[in-house]
Amino acid sequence: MTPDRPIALQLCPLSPAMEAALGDRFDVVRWFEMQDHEAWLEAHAAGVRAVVTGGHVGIANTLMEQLPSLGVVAINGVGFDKVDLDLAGRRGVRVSNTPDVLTEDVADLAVGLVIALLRGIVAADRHVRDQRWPTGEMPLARKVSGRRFGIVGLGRIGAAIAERLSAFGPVSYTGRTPKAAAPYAYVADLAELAQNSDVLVLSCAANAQTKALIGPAILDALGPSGVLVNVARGAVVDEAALIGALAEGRIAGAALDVYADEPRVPKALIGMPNVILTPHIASATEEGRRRMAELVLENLDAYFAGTPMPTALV
Ligand code: 8YV
Repeated sequence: MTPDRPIALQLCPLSPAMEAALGDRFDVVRWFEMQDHEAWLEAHAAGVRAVVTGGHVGIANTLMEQLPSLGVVAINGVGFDKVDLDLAGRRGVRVSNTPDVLTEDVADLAVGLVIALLRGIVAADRHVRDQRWPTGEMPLARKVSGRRFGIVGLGRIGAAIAERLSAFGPVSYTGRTPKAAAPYAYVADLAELAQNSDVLVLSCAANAQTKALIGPAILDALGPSGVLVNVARGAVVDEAALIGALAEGRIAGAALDVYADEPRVPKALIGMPNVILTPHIASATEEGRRRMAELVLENLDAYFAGTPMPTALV
């Protein structure tokens, strides 16, 4: 460590450009590659002024509590479910995230998953690569246009998904409160929304109110011809209930970008033909990740310059 240079703890891999930019500003310590965390903390904890982390990783309360000089946690992501904002506030730690700059990418992926799932695009690709086309047609898929779409959580991302899906069919949504400006039907009751949707898309924040929100009753309301698409957080779904519903044909299929225990994906899901699985890539475009990195750096620079952080949560 260089004396007097602030230390930034990096809790997950970041793009090479972002890592280089962080290296210009800090002594960057790659926490996720370190073997002996406790020994390192004993020697260096007092020098850590910043933490840079992903939305899917956040920071454990125990780590935050072990960093007496920590001033800022910059999340490279919009989700802050893995950062205890109350604890940060109590400790005087500022927290920032990267809203807006990833909205389009997440919404685009959600639409891609809807179409891929209903039209069987992944299986169709395999059909050709496995050279099965000359000897057999694919089974018929299901139509996308005209489907009824239900959105769970009409925040920035949910609204962008709704806007895109409304080109295909009627959109309804649920959430804590109706959005006055939204041109879609508000359905207060999630089970009722599921019952009246062919495609249920999850785009809500993960928090105490949404934990395991999608359980057996909601899946049964969605029904044997309904499908679930999750670009929110794995925690919003009762994964065991989802696996049961898929296995028993109580829902028709699911497309998942997020899981309860990433990067581990339940074996049962991997074996299922009626699911599409992507590895939390909704924001993973070159353009989106570049803007996210810029916003992380803008927040860090503002914090250290003592000027207003552009997207501070606390
Ligand atoms: C990222 C995310 O995969 O924005 C979020 O909350 O989960 C994703 O955009 C992740 O945060 C990248 O670090």
